[in-house]
Amino acid sequence: MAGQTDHALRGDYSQIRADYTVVQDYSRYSPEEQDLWKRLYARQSALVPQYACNEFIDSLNSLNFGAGIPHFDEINAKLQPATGWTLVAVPGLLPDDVFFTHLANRRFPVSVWLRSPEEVEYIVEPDIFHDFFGHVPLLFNKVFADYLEAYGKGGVKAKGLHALDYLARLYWYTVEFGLIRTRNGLRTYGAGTLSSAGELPYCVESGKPNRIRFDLLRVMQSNYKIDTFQETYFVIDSFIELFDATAPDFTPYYAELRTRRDLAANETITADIIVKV
Ligand code: HBI
Ligand code: FE
Repeated sequence: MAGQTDHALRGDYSQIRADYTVVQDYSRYSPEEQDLWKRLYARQSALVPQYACNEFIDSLNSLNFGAGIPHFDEINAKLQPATGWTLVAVPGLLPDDVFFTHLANRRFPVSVWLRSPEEVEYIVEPDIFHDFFGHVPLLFNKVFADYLEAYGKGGVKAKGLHALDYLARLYWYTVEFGLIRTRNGLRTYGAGTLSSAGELPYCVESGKPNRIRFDLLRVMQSNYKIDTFQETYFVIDSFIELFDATAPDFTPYYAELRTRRDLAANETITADIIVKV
């Protein structure tokens, strides 16, 4: 989940280390929270076969963490040999540069707290269900895992270039809300849609949002909303396409973007290649 919050952050930041990581104190999860996790997992995994990309489905099925809130170290025992990534426990949203530094070192920050039963439909900040169900399965996909590390490295550089907003948009429209074309039609790979009961079918089926062929500068030119379903989704044909598009140094892209007007989240322009559902 991305998108900054202006209200006080939910998590307990009193025990953070210098890199904002904390211990996942498993004893603090109540039986009610374990039940809520099972409900959230059952609800989302029932939707996944119809709307998620195959890479996500295959990984989710092999991990099978629906029986209860996962232990980070148990998943790390599988994740590290698979793609070299490690989940690190954090209290919630991190400052951009801290977040990027973790990604650049193949560490994925996962919040330790679970939403309340009243937040089953919608939550602003990333909780453990969003981070785990939405993000963790694709960390097992080699190309996507490479993309995320490269994204983190780009973010560390972007801070110096005052280009964090552009990169935040790229993260939002790919890692959080990206769509991918498959031979079975449009599917999603975005953690924000995969962890949402309402937006998962919506992003693939609804006639309301714009769906635009991925174009790197177009994505980084586009604003986004953090408190509604997306009004625009960007569509790739493969993770390789995403990795290759973002491999070059971004410095000239930032210069070009500064000459362009920011686009509203619901805007389309004539150059857009519109993708039909
Ligand atoms: N922190 N824990 C956490 N998770 C995120 O997804 C996250 C973050 N901080 C910043 C952020 N995302 C976005 O601003 C990124 O685009 C940088
Ligand atoms: Fe997220």
